[in-house]
Amino acid sequence: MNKLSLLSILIFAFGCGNNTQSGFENEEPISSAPIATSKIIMTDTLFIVALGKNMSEMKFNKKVIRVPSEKNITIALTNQSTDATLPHNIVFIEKGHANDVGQGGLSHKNNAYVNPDDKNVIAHSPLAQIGETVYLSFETPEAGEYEFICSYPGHWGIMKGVFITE
Ligand SMILES: [Cu+2]
Repeated sequence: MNKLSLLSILIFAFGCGNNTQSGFENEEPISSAPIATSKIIMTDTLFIVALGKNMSEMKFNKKVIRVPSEKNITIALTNQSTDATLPHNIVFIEKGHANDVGQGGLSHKNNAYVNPDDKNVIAHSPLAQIGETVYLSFETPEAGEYEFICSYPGHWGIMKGVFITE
C-alpha cells in the first residue's frame, strides 16, 4: 500500500469518527423514558452521556436503564461535561447502596473511586474525563431492579438512576 492510499484511509476513518461524535451531541436531553423500548441484542452497546456545566447541573442523560437479564452488554459512557473538574464514571450497584458504595470508594481513587471488594458493586466503568468515552462490558444480573450511580466524590447523591434487568 502506498502512502497516499494509507492517508486516504486514515482521513476516511477520522471522518467516520466525527460522524459518530455528532450522533452523541444529538442525544435527547434527560428523560424518564426507558433507554430501550424493545429487547436489545446482547452485542448491542448502550450509549450513556454525562452532562452538566457544574456540580448542580451534572446528570446522566438517562434516569432508567433497562436491559435484558443475564446477558453480556456494553455501556459506552461519554462525558460531555464542560467543567474539567467533573470526571464521571458509571457504577451499577445493588438497590439502596448508593451511599455505601460512594463512601466506600473514596479511598480508591486509583480504581475509579470504587472499592474492588465491594459486594454491592455489580460492574463499573473507568473514569471518563471531559470529552472522553469509556466502555464497560459485563454480564447483567438476574431479573430485578438495581441502581446506577457516578461514584466520583460528591456525585452519587445527584448522578443516579434505576437499572432494570428483565
Ligand atoms: Cu460524576
